[in-house]
Amino acid sequence: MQERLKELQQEALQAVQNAADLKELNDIRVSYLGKKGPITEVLKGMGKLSAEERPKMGALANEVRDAISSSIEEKQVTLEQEAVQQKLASETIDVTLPGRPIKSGNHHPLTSIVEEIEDLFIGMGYTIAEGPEVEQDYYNFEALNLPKSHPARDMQDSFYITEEILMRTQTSPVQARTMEKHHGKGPVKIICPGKVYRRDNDDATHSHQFMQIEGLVVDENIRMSDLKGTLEVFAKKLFGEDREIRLRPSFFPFTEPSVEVDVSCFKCGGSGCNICKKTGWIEILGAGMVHPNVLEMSGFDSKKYSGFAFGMGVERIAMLKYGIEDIRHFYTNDIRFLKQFHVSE
Ligand code: 2NL
Repeated sequence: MQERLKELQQEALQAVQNAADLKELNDIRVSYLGKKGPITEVLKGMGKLSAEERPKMGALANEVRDAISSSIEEKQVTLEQEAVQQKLASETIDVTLPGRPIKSGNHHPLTSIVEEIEDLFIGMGYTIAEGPEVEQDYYNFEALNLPKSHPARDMQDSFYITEEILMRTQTSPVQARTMEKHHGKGPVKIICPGKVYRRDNDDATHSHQFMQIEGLVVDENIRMSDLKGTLEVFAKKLFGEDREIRLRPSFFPFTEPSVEVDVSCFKCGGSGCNICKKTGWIEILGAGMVHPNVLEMSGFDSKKYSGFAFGMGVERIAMLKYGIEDIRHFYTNDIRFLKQFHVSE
């Protein structure tokens, strides 16, 4: 019996040594140490032994079992490590391989222009004010010195929702609301960017919806020269340091006096070309001194306070600056158009 156990140990250890993988090792475990294995079989014959020999044989059987068991455990660790190494070797990746480039989008040209203009005025101490696109007739017209009878209030020109509510036709109602909130106390110094709506037939230069930026300053002793200086800084920052501006008399119901503002042509420098239609000047915005009626209606004492305001169409500015010939390009989202405004940082 002793011989047989030793033999079994030899045999099992050899088999463990030769096991090629974890499955084979497990089969060896089951066949040698399992309930139906040869060791159990040998131990069944213990009954025939003398009382003296029995414990010795029992101890030897346990020794053999432990030896096989620990060799299996050892082998298992080795095989597991080998498996990990193999997996690592077969799954190595080349971390030096260049990645596929991620395509990044870019700001819409109108967004870029609005942000550029906002930054420029923030630099001069203005804050940004925003308000509703669906507006009351009062703020859109009445508070801006356009009484009910005014021709600009023709139903044909605006998108009315009810008698008293319409899509705003300009961003001025934001300014009227802001002035009201100041309760007659200056200064007010704001820029109002946003979408506005007019009943127009869309073509190369008209759109029923477009972006406007208006500015408003109300304080004591605000003069026309403040307006001119401000717009000169604006024109130079946006169109180039060599630009000059020129004011021509005009009319708006909400300003008095009112002016149209031209910038010297950034293409020909004033000598005359197709962009400035041979005049040397390009119209960029409308402006003026805030009408006393507008100040009073929004709660300001027009004897103590004065102000200037200006308004511009953002599409027009962008079309001039980038040489875009059709306003509809801004809204049709043709990727070939949009990606031309990509600036890599
Ligand atoms: C243009 C001209 C303008 C204003 C807008 C304004 C606002 C208030 C009071 C007085 Cl609350 N004026 N805004 C003034 C002059 C011209 O816009 O051609 N816009 C596209």
